[in-house]
Amino acid sequence: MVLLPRCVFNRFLQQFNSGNQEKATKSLLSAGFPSALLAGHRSKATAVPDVRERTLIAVKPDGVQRRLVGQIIQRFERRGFKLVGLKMLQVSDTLLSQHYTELRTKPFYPRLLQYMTSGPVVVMVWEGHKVVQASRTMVGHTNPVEAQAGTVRGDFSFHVSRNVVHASDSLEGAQREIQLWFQKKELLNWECCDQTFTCEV
Ligand code: IDP
Ligand code: MG
Repeated sequence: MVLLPRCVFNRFLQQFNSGNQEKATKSLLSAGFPSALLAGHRSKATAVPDVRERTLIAVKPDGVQRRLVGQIIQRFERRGFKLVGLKMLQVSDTLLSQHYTELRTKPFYPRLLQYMTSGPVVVMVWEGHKVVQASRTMVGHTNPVEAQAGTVRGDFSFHVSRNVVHASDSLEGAQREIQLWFQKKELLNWECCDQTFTCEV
């Protein structure tokens, strides 16, 4: 049995609950808690799928104009992902140029900015296990001509310049884009009642 002073345990709980697991672990180790026990805890924890992964999905101006917002949201809900942020906005050139920073040198870039600022977009953050990869598959190939039927782009569009929806393409990209489009307070941490039925947690 490992006995810990109450103040160390309280500090651990405080740090752990505020999401700072690394700091919490360090404070346990510095108080003499056996690292083998912590390693055991970690290996168990990594076996559990990460259901907190997040991605940015946006219905572009053509999707909003064509009244596709509801159908696109429905696809993510039906799949079992959790909506943690949602808003409609008229995007500024500044935000878009940060969002599409990698495409600045492309010949289609000026027209892309024009299209993306031509009307409101609906931007969302969805959460769930491997949501970045799964949503790229759900959205389909950048060029709708090559997008599979059953994907958003494959079902609702036929030209690369009007492909209805945006989805982050990597975990790092998702984190960068979420910070760009949303303030922290606009994202909600909430418990979904069907969580244990959609994923082993
Ligand atoms: P993605 O949206 O599938 O991640 P990206 O290569 O990141 O694809 O391109 C961003 C967006 O730029 C596309 O979704 C599309 O709206 C636009 N785009 C990409 N390639 C072309 C093109 O060749 N012509 C016109 N627009 C393009
Ligand atoms: Mg992209």
